[in-house]
Amino acid sequence: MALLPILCFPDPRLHKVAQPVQAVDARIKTLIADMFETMYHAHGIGLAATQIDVHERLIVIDISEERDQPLVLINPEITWASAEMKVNDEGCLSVPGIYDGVERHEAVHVRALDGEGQMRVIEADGLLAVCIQHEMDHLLGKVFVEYLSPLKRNRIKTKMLKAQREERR
Ligand code: K1U
Ligand code: ZN
Repeated sequence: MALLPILCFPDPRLHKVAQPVQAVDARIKTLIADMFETMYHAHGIGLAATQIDVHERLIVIDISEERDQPLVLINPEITWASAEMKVNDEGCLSVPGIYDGVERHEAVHVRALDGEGQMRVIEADGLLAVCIQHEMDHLLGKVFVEYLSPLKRNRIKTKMLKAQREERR
């Protein structure tokens, strides 16, 4: 397994639109294992392939406290979303240290292939629903800060660029 570098906002590669996974083959299975290792190492609850500069529709998630309930979503599609919306605080491994409120559907149903290429339907609410919507946005090239005001977004961009400059020193 391998730890993969995570792209940081405002890297333009975070805005690429991911393409469908063509086959759940050995390459994708290795990528899934590497993404879980990377996500657990970073203490995240989700990771989209976009964040590791792979532009294919693949997401890994584990919202469990014990970190023992891995979930793989390949080519996910939302088939139903609740009319009820809720604002939740979100974070992002690509925008380290920033948390802010984003309005999302309270519940969603998602159809996706699992890590073995089997079709699954997931009925999600609470943190899982939030995480799925956040990760599916990544596959469309959207980062959660894009829901914030231009003022907040620009402040975050400036802060991230400064931190990245200091890291390179
Ligand atoms: O996409 C990512 O960068 C992962 C992101 C997922 C996410 C967290 C919270 C709300 C929506 C989506 C993270 O894992 S950020 C890590 C984090 O700080 C966190 C961990 C557990 C609960 C909440 C935040
Ligand atoms: Zn994110």
